[in-house]
Amino acid sequence: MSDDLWSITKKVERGDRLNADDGRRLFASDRIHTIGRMADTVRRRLHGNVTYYNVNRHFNYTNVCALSCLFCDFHRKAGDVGAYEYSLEDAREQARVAREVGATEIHIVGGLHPRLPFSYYIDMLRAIHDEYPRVHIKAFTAVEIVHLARIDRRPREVEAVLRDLMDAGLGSLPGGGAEVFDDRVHDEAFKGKIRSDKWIDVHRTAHRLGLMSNATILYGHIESSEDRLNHLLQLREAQDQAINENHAGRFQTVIPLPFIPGCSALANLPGPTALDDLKMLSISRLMLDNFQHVKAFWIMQTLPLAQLSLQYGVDDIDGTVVWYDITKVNDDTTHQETSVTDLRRAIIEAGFTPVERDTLYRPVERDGADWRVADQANKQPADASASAG
Ligand code: V47
Repeated sequence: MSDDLWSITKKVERGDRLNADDGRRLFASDRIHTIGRMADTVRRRLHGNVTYYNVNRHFNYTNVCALSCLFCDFHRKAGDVGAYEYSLEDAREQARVAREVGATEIHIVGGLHPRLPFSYYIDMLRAIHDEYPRVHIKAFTAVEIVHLARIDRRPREVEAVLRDLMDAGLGSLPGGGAEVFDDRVHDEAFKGKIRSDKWIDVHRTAHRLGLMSNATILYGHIESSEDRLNHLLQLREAQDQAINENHAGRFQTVIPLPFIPGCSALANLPGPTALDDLKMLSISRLMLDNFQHVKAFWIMQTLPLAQLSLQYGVDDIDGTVVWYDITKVNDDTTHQETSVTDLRRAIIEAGFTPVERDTLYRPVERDGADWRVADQANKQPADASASAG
């Protein structure tokens, strides 16, 4: 296959959609900086000089999981050393801290716990919503949603589950659990998890109900370039459908996640290199022409590489995070925090303008822990209970 990227460059300049063969040529090419420049053209067309970040908190309510995915260093079986589950009071405490620091989003995901009842999830959302009503709750991957549909004695429809969660305070779905949309990779590395059709189906249902969602791809383990490309094409097709059917919800952001070997069962693999990360982020920007945003999750890419990726199609570097259990920098702590000052510094130094966003990408005006959505400045009173600081 020719490594000539000239015709693709022309297509990108004209704003034409790239086809599967273009995608194949991009993945086969080692001209990463040329690919990055193309991705930058698209990124600047969509967002100019702006780079988004947010003030958020993540929490993982349990690491107990019925599955044992080979790439995952997070899951434990009930009774194992280190297995945990949050009480409602723990969840409430998370909301209290989020309110104190003025986080606009709480991101919640966990393992597929075999014994927690459906009421646990509803009560958790309500507890957070009651404690901090203004915070946007982005929670539960498509994999967890299907689990919730199955845990009652009588299995329920995904739509009914989503409606109940929305009533209790769910604001949107995160992009996790997609891994790689390929049956061979599925059966080797995450057997037992829902397959791609089901994952897409949950997001389609969410979009129909007006929920926004994100999408991920976990790359750099046992998948091939062709698998990565097919994954991106399936996401693009699902987004086309949401747009054509005029759903109120759709995918906002794609988050390519580099595999972190850690102590997982695939720890013998090296994980992707920095150049592979930049290439993956750039190709995601180029192939997903109907996604508004490409996010580098600095926890996984690292902040220095996330900073560099702003020139490779990325327009969002996620948030302050603070505690993150799924991948760790070392075994002693799950404390992984960056400050707004450091996020802004990284963005400015890379030549971009930092804009704080909420989960729905509305600009946020902030005064310490006090914040408001900028375009609703006159409608939405600042949270009286949030202290400045
Ligand atoms: O679904 C698990 C991945 C995901 C590893 O929607 C791993 O805004 C790398 O989805 N190495 C959860 N990745 C994280 C996620 C996410 C993160 C940030 C923002 C958003 C969003 C979503 O983490 C899991 C899985 O694909 N993961 N183990 C690992 N060893």
